[in-house]
Amino acid sequence: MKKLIIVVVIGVIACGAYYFVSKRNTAYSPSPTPTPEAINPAPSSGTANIDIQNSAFSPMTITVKAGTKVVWTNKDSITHTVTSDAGAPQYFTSRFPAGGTFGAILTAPGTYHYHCDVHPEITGTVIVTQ
Ligand SMILES: [Cu+2]
Repeated sequence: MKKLIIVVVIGVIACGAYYFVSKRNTAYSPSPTPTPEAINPAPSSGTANIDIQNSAFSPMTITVKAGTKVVWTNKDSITHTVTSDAGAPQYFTSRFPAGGTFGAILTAPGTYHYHCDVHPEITGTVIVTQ
């Protein structure tokens, strides 16, 4: 009789253990593999920053996606402008003093050469991709 009880107890424990393990396996089944997009999202069309410092655009050339807002910040102590060259896909210009900022949303893909009207030797380029 004592032997039977031990067998039953072992059986119950074995079943319980099996139930626990199988349930745990279900609960911890691996989640679906994330899509590459989720891991490495394409650069979104957000904001790109360009400084005007020491009478130069920095970076001098940037590449952004169409729809990106490009923001120039004048970190010099003199007034500059940001003015697109003739032939740029979109025209933009702004004159802003020391500490000022200017933002332009560039929606048309292409190469934008631009300059400072006050100091035409200061030039930069924004490349807008699709
Ligand atoms: Cu200037």
